[in-house]
Amino acid sequence: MSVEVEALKRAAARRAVELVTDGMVLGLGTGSTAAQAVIALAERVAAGLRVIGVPSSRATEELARQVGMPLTTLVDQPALDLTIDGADEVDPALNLIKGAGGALLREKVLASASRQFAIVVDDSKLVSRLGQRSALPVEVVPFALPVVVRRLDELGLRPTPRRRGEMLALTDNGNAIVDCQTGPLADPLGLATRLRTMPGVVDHGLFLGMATIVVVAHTSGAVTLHRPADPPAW
Ligand code: A5P
Repeated sequence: MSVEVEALKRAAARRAVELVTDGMVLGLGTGSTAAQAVIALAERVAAGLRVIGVPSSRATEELARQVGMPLTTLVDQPALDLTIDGADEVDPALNLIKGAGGALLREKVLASASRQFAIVVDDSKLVSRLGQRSALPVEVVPFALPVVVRRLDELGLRPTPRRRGEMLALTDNGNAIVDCQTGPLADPLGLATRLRTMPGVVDHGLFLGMATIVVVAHTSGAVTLHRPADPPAW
């Protein structure tokens, strides 16, 4: 990753962390941009902010422990104030593709449990239509993998089970991920419904109507905030 993209991710993450106020229960996303938010949060905690967070992956949990971000679980805190997370694509309706890091299921659970869901991205993630630049990940129970791959193929989604070396890459939930090359999607909601009703599919990386705020760091140096009520024009 270039130094410039890294700086943009940091800028977006730091701006989102300014939304955090004392006493909040947070969801902590996964990925390189969400990691910058965890680091920025830990700095504010060191300076006296009292917050606690539920991590969306083992990787985020480990990072949070390293930097001193206080953690909790959904058992103790099933209702969250704000989740901060990255995304692979954001469209002008603030719909998302997520899951390149394989944490989509826990990320979606945290987002659904949160009053606010803030997405932090650099401007390379902005697309006019979802599916334009990223694969769409689908989390699948391993037993069902051959059946689901066949069905995804029949739908023209060009599915590829994700691998780590020779082995299937498994999520923190012990499931497989199938990356689909959808191309630009005319009807993301229709596809989301088809995927959700396919036996063996646990979840997918389409996050539709979930983001309440999107923070974008631009190569121009500007950082812009976008809300669904005031849709952006990219
Ligand atoms: C993790 O499963 C993903 O949803 C990430 O949030 C997404 O892939 C963005 O990651 P980066 O910030 O590393 O690009």
